[in-house]
Amino acid sequence: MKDYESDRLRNVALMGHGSCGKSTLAEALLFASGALSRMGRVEDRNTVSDFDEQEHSHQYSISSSMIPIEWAGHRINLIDTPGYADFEGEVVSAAAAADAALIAVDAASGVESGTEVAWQLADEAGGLPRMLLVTRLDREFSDFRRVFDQLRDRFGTRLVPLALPIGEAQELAGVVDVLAGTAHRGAEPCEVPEEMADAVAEARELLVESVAESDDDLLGRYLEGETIGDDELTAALHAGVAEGTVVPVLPVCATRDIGLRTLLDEVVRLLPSPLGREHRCEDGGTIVTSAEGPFVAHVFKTTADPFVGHLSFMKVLSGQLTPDMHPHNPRSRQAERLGHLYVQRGKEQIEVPALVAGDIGVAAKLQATSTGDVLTAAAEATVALRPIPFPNSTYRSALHPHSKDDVDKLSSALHRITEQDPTIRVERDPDTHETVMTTLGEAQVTVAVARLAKVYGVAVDVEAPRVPYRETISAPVKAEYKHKKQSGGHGQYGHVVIELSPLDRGEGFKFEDRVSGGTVPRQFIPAVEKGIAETLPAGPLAHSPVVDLRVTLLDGSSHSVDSSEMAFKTAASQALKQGVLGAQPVLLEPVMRMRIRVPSASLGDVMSDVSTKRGHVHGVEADGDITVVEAEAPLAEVQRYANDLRALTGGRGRFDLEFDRYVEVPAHVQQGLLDALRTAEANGHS
Ligand SMILES: Nc1nc2c(ncn2[C@@H]2O[C@H](COP(=O)(O)OP(=O)(O)OP(=O)(O)O)[C@@H](O)[C@H]2O)c(=O)[nH]1
Ligand SMILES: [Mg+2]
Repeated sequence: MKDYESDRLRNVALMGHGSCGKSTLAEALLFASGALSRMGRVEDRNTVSDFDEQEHSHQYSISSSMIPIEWAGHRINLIDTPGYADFEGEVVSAAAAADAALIAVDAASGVESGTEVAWQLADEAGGLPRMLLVTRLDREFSDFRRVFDQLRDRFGTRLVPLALPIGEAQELAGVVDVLAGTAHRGAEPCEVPEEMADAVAEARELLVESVAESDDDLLGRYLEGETIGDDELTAALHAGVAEGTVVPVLPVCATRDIGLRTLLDEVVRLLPSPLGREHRCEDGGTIVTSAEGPFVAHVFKTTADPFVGHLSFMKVLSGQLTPDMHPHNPRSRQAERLGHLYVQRGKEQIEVPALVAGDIGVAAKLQATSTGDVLTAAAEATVALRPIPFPNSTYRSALHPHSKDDVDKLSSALHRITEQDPTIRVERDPDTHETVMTTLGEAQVTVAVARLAKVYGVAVDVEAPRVPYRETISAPVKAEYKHKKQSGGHGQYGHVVIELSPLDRGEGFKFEDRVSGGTVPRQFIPAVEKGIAETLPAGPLAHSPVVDLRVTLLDGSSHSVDSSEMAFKTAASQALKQGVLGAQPVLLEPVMRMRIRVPSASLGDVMSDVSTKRGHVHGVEADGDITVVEAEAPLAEVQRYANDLRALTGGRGRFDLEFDRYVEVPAHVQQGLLDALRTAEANGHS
């Protein structure tokens, strides 16, 4: 691989709906550039981009892949991203590293939810300059014109056709470059078909008009009927793309080698180099990409390579990185040793002598650096970039290890997995004692669990997590228990009278001693409190923690020889259990606050679904085509809401979920839960 100056780099995220042909296109572009002697196919599990075993078995991309393409004296660092919604974190981190986006749209399906998400993510990543690619044009029902109109409808009039396909579906034969007025069949130049003359002229008119609109001076001259020269038009197009006021649209077909060279030429010609790009810092300042600046790099992704180990993917934001440097990590406050620097291509590392400003490369085995970190030249440099806006995961699954051996290996394997995917969270639920993995959706858990087994040798079952119910009482009650064993040997004697009274939600457990006359001797009172405190975590109703009650020790009795701390603890524990069961006990369940953003067309379905989930809608507010629903619902009903919302909104809805409070489970629901628990107990499960 040759060395490239910063102005000869293009960092481009390739994004779009699942299966619209991104990874195949990345493969075809590599092939067209001469880097591959043979073009792989996703179906044959031999593409450069989809190299992972899980990608092979699922036949879709799971992680983003670096695809460096050398073209016309430039290196395009293409980042192929997955389209499946569960892997959106990979798209977000790719967009954070990219200076531009290519958004692919299937020529037959047109705009899909993944297209809209990609557009939005490109906006959120600082308004990336972008081009739209209409892909898979050889397939039945492909219709470039229809998709172009639909895209313009959806994303605005700044969309311009840079090329048109010659023929479509089975007849697809090549592309016409609208500005140059030239045509290609595959790599070979050809005549513009006569019957396309009008369409090309019309597209050119639209192009010139839209480009002129992005520049006041040009617009004036255009409206006065002046002919705008090609050079001037290209310059205005370049500026318009960089500012986002113009979005070129290109037709491509990866499997038939159509439009690929035009695409590569336009990426080099129209998309910006990394130089001059501003990266926002947490303190509101910016880092501007330049070769002269002090060295700063941003680690946007971490993977574990089976041979090389921990790989940190970084973009050099300023200055240059060479393998002899010891870059400093301001977060971990450690200096890192590099050894070698690489440009990554799929699963392969290609060693390079340096990473210049704007380039994307990898370093292996960094000790104290993780995704999101910054590396700087000097220890005193304190740079904090705005965090990568990873999506918030809400889909909860409990992982149950098969054997003792699996239990032992689980936590370090999970650490490896979460290190590589910041959208996966793992917690041990302190109430249910389960290991709970939270992801963006079901596919992400399936893949993570398959990796646990294949890569880390840990077998787990996946289940819906138990809800961390709690128990409390709803009426005051007195309870008494005498623990007495005085037949033979050392006797035991402890006797307490307690009163239980309900407290408000969130007040927890309070203990009060109101014994008078020493009926319970002073030295045993701490044992009484302890006996109760140790019983509270597994209540008598559903083995859930008992909360929000006051226990008052009123009275009791003792025996001069047989009384002991143990005996009083036992008596207190038994009195508590009996007391709780007699005090109209109820189950409490966590209620989640939800903020759901849906296309207004799905609002009715989403609202009625919330009510079938025992939820309440608190507010509905329209924000353009999107409506924001503020609601709440019990955790038991929304642990896996990500799947439901996806189905209700065709993948266009998004939501946040946050714990709000514990409330009483309605009586009929409680009865069902307790019945299920008793049945499980009878079958030998707890
Ligand atoms: N006919 C035809 N099929 C294509 C073309 N490009 C891709 N395909 C097929 O479309 C399917 C999906 O292609 P991928 O390249 O995996 O699509 P992707 O966008 O990377 O999919 P995700 O990674 O899941 O988002 C595969 O079966 C490809 O062989 C094309 O130009 N023409
Ligand atoms: Mg793919």
